[in-house]
Amino acid sequence: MELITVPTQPIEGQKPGTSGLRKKTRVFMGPHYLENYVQSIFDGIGGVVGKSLVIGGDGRYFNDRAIQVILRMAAGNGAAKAIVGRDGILSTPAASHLIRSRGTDGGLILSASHNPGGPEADFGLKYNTPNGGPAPESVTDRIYARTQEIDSYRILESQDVDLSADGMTPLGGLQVEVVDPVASYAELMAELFDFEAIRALFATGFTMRFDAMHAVTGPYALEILEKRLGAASGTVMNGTPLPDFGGGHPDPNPVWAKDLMELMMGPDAPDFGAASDGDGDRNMIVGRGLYVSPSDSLALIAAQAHLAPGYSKGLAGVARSMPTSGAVDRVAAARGLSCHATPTGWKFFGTLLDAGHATLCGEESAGTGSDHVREKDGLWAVLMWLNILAVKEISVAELMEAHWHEFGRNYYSRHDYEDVPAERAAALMDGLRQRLTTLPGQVFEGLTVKQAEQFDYEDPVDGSLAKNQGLVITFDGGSRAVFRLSGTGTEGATLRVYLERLETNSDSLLLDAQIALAPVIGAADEIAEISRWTGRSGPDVIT
Ligand code: VG1
Ligand code: CO
Repeated sequence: MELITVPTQPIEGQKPGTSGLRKKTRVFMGPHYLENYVQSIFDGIGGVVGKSLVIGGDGRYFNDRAIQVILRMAAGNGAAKAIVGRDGILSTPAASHLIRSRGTDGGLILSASHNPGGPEADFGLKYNTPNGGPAPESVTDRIYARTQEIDSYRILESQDVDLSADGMTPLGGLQVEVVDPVASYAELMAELFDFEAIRALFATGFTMRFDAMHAVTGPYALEILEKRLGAASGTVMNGTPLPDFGGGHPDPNPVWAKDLMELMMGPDAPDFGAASDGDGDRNMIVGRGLYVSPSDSLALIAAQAHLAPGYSKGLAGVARSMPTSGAVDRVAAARGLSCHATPTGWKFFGTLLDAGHATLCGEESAGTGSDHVREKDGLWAVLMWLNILAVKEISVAELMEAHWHEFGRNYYSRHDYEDVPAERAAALMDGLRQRLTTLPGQVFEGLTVKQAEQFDYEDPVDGSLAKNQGLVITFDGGSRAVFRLSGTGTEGATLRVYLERLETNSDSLLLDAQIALAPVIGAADEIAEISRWTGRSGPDVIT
């Protein structure tokens, strides 16, 4: 084995402000590209000499090859220990838990989350800090700066490490420890939730389908739902992780989890349906005949979490991303909990969770989680729902209806315009930003603009600033349209339009969301001139 230093050149690294790097798989596989980025991470965090790292990914195409490179580079850079999920597999929340429970100096997570996988699809890599969460901008800025000036990387020339069996293998001075990817995560879940009660629920004949979408949660769901909780065999669908996720988008929403949605809306629907994404941090919750929007799921959990043993003392506070609906705010207000609105992206919850300002966090994009790890956690949300249903002994639809009667309903939808030419998307946003001050008082589709502003955020814990995190138009009566550009796409720009309307009239709580939101949708289009700039007559994806 020989340690070599390879001369190289700067690369186009991650966009400043994003917590990891997502690119086409071919780009990552190009000469020195992955190596350059890994060296930039190591340099950006002050080197890895003597450090320990958790390493694992969602099993997508190139996951296995990339991990071998990372291990050789960790060895070449003097790291002491790498804890790796067997076969290179770790869901994002399980990686976060391992970083925390093993007290490592952070970890490297290989995933492009809900983006498709394969040689012609997407790949990603990010560094998580020792608290288990995505790196804050102070760290990612340093990593980015290194990608711009890097001129060499260090790597050990060696054979691949066998990652198929648990145990220790030395690689130069690096100890590689292969661990069961599921075991310690499953233990954590058993501590937080009443597994006895959930087992009893399944024993009464309660039926469920969990769609793992051929992604990382398959083995986790099989172990926890079918093995430990006694759900019928076959509860987990698409449970074998595939390098291309079976050709689909592993994005748990009604569009991409279509088979599950059809089953849940049909005559043979089980009692409960759920799905998770490529790396296991997102969740979709569906009852028989009723899709629960992620914003509503967050609010429901905020209202009922005390029913789960890990949360029986109540919540310290709640936090949501700004575009997430205000449904959770209404629960927080009724229960006297503090409620924070952060920019999009889980990293902004980290300081609040670390400081004990929030126990529960969520995003409208199907991310829900708590202070048990520092990532959103798909299976955690599913188990929380199961725990609540086991205690309440009512259906998902009855539970949501009761919730809306108590707190009102925030009708909600997100409209995505994908692969819009970047200049046009930027022009739409810039044009709207410049017109913000002229909007209050104007009427669109019968809705009067009350307030129009750019969302800037100052972290209440560390004072860091995140500016320009979306444009928010609030209407009289509490309806709202939010506009922002995605930071995670790998092609063109994606415009996200978030639409919301509060309804407290008990006769109008069961409308179709798109119908209930029609005036807000029309007003948003008119205000931002969406059709004009995107050249589209409607969104590509509605969730
Ligand atoms: C999207 C979601 C955001 C989420 C992010 C990462 O970002 O909107 O809420 O935190 O993906 O999720 P954007 O910038 O494309 O809107 V995941 O499951 O990729 O870790
Ligand atoms: Co994800």
